[in-house]
Amino acid sequence: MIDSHTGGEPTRVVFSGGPDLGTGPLAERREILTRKFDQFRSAVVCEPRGSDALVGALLVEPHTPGCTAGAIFFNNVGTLGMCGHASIGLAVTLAHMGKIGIGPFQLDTPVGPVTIDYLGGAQATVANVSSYRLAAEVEVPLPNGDRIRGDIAWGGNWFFLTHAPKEIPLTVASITPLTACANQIRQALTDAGITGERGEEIDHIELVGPAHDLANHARNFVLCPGGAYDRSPCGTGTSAKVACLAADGKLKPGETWRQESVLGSVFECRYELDSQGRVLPRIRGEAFVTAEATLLLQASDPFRDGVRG
Ligand code: PYC
Repeated sequence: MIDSHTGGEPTRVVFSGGPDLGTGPLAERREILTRKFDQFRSAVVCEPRGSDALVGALLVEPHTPGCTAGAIFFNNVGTLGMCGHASIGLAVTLAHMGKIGIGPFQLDTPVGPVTIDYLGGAQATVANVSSYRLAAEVEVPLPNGDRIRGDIAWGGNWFFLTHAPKEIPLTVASITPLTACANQIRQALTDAGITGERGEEIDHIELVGPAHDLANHARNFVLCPGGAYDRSPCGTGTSAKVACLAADGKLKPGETWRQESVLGSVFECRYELDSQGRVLPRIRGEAFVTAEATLLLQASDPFRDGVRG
């Protein structure tokens, strides 16, 4: 395996020793990984070999013609449809392994093929799946009687995007209250039966506030499904944000949106429109390889399958 981080958010690429998921479409293989090999997932990304923030990318043969590779992403609680930061980490990792050179390639994922352009060094862009806002200004009742409003958008995962509370600064020192706030919103969405387009759980919460660096447009805090926050600006979250800006007429095709994470790392995003008028985001970020190692799963190890929640 090879570890990297993208804007502070870690990725672990597993390129050998993974379970046999067959040769079907990636969505089907994701389902097999979820149903039959959950111990593999937890062994790779959960403690003691990983951490709550770590996203795994199992490198597999692609199914869609024209793709160079396939990847199934997973985290501390399950599998993911798509992951922007991990796609950038994967590109830099594949370049580090000598498997790709500078230029574009197609990556097959459970939510469809995405084009990644490796730009050399630490830089890559990901042309994400088409993204859209499902609903604007949705009112959500909170347990304390307050009501908040936010947008529901798809960027490869489902997001609820709302303003960060004014009383909680978007800084590392505020991770605990930001996490509590986002968890409360996620629970309130579930309690109110508010879902994605086909009843999917809205499992990513994005709190948005002003950028700290004037060169950027906004700063975010993104709560991921397993309770960890995204150290990067979140590729799918930035796509969801850009889909909302486009829907509001606040960002035009080709214009650049610079999204800061709560750590201050930055993704740049531009979009084009697809034939249905949905946005096709292109996210640029940088990743750095941090380790090359072999994971050891010993039969006698009581935590061979990781610490499972
Ligand atoms: O970059 O899309 C992303 C992502 C999703 C969860 C963690 N990072």
